[in-house]
Amino acid sequence: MALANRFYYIFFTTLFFLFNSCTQEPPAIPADMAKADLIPYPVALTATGSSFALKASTKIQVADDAGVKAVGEYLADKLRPATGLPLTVEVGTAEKDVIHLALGANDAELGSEGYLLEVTEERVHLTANEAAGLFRGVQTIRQLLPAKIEASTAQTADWIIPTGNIKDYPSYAHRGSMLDVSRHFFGVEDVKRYIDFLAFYKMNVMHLHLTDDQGWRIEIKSWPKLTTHGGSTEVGGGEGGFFTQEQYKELVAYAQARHITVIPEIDMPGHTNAALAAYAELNCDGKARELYTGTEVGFSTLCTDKPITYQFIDDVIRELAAMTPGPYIHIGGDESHATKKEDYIPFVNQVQDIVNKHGKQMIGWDEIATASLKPNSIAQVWASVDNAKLAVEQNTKILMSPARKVYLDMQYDSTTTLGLHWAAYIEIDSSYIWDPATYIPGVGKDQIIGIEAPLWSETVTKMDEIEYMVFPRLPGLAEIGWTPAASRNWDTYKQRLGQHGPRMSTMEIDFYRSKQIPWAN
Ligand code: IFG
Repeated sequence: MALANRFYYIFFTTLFFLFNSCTQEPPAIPADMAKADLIPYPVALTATGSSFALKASTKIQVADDAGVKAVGEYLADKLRPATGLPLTVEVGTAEKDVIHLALGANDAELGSEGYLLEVTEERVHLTANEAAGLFRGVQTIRQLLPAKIEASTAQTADWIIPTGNIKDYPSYAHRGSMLDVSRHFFGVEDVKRYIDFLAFYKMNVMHLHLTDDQGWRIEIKSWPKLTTHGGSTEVGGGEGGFFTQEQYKELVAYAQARHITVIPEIDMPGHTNAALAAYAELNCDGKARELYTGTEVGFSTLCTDKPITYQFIDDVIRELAAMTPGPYIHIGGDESHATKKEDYIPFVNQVQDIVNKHGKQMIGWDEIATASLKPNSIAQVWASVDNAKLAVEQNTKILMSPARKVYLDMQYDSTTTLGLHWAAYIEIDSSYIWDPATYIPGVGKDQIIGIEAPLWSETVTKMDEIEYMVFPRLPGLAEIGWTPAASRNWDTYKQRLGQHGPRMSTMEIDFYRSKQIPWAN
């Protein structure tokens, strides 16, 4: 072969291979979905051993539906910072190099929050019956990616999602937490961060304990001194604070965008010193109380035999219901030690009528079960098995919040510098190894709407203290609410939780590094 021809042969052959190697995809990185440290663990998962890679060309494709598009944008917001990838969101049904979100799963078993996730080397396909299901599935996608995905700045990592199939849906419809913003006030940004924690672990209820002896935290336009005076301090004498109605609506909208329901609590007839300090006429003796900055309970009561008390309650519930899209108003009812029992029962019955009149269902701590509960009311069980049985006897459903298992203000052990221990010391194993469906004899799964973990704030004053008490117990409680009991196992759970250490650290969560957990770092 002439020299020139040989040159051209070599030149074009090299060019061909160079071109090919540029355009050919690198081989997919092997990955095992079964080894993913998912919390809560899915109902069914089958790994197929390969991976889908996020690339500069990858798109998030959504159905032409507002709810689906919103989930697509949320996913993009979560994936763009750490990957630095465009991940544009567009309507479409491409088959390759896309994360595709769509409704129409048409699988009744999924309910409103379940989802189907199919990951192949070519695409990620997430479907559900409703947008809420897509939103829960997006949390799984986040957890299938490397922990660095939670960083707020660009990171170097193999942004791969292991291939396989997941079918998933929750055991309980109500899976939540409560934040006490009365003992110590926490502003809008703190509550939004708390809502983000709930969203990441597929929880769907944010219960706000808005009023108590130490502070009234929600603006009521017809009774302005509730906040201007009743919201002006807190435990320890700090400056307190409150949510204007605009701020409350902002929190409700933030929660709704994460398919989380806000349940506002106005605690009564006890735990009402802040209101009794704001308005003298609410007191039986007509004398306004002093503001209270201590941590005693059970000393205050609204005047149950004064008509103005029920006008007050009607005004408060009316204004609150008007800005609460969720089905419930929580009326507290706990520790009313200063209210005569013969007055407490008709009081609760009357408040239940007021709440129903304003189109909402009443929920209250388990003492309300001593009154005549309507079937659509809910008793939140925190201390009394007897009250739980009273509720069930009245065909009222139970929300499980047993203090000895789910109170996040309980110290981990005697060395914990924050929190209380009147109910129990609650280490990670103790908060995980229990089953709501068998916890109270005679109260079975079909009488339980779900579980909720309260964080009372007598001893908690700022976000990093909230994080220390809430984490790492919250993920386990989220799993108890979501994952079937038969799939819950302490030995495998604690391994998964250990792998969440890097995820919590990347989210800058100041969690308690329990010695019970093999932390990945
Ligand atoms: N019990 C009180 C809370 C709070 C808590 C602290 C309920 C329902 C003790 N009521 O729990 O206000 O003080 O652990």
